[in-house]
Amino acid sequence: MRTLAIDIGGTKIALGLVEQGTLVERRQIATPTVNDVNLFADTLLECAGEWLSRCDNIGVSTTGLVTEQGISAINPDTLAFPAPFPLAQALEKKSLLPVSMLNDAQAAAWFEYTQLDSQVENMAFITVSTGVGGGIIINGRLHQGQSGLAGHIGHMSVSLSEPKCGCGQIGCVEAIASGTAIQKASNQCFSPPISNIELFEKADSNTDAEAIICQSAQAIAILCCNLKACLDLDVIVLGGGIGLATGYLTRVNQAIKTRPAAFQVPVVAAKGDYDACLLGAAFQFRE
Ligand code: BMX
Ligand code: ZN
Repeated sequence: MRTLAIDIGGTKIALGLVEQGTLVERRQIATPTVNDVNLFADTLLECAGEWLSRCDNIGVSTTGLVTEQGISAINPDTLAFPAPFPLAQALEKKSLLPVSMLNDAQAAAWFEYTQLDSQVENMAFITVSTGVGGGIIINGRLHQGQSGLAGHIGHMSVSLSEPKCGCGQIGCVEAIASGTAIQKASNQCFSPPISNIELFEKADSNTDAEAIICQSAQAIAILCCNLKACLDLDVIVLGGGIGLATGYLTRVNQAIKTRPAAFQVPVVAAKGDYDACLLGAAFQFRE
């Protein structure tokens, strides 16, 4: 079986050709503005190009809340979908292939769960990227909830007074820890502005850069301990461009170790590396 896998993030879209569960080819484009669903579907299928005729189905993982009606944004600052955005329907109509769609972090959670020790029953996947996304596995099953919102842990509030999040709440983990939040803090500190990649390089020798990254890692550590308290997770898997950046996971685990033992939970790097969400997209057809 061959699957066209598409992972739609707030910053980039990754496409992959997946054969019998293995990613054999991959390409990437910058995420365009999301206005017209037909134009957006055309862009994706054009990018897939010659792969399409070789595929049996299309698996999509996307940032945003996924319902039968389409995709909508919880935080429009991450990606402003005109809601609902019926992308699965548009892709199905144009490609004449079966399309399956999940939230990006939910898809990655299911994939990453299957890569873990078989004794693990309860786990979460957290992506720290443009936003902070999550997916939760309870008793060996992906928990999506009635409305599909389950796992939107980036919008758990960890501060009473600031900062404001694009979702409308105050003190969300995403508003403190995401790549977007890090870039904002960095822009206030460094002139001319530097990229998040440069910020991580600078952190070895610059205390301001280190403080910005630490603030993010601390918020993720608090989130992990909250999840442990709520769900008694066996393990948490971390992914995303920030989550997998050099030294980030170590900072998160160090911050967790300073908290009471009952709330500590092991955090490990995604086996799917930067492509956990893309592999999760294809993995929907493995069941
Ligand atoms: C936001 C939300 C989640 C998503 C997470 C990570 C939107 C558009 N997205 O919290 O659905 O899982 O960001 O998204 O509301 P990414 O773009 O960083 O991968
Ligand atoms: Zn929020």
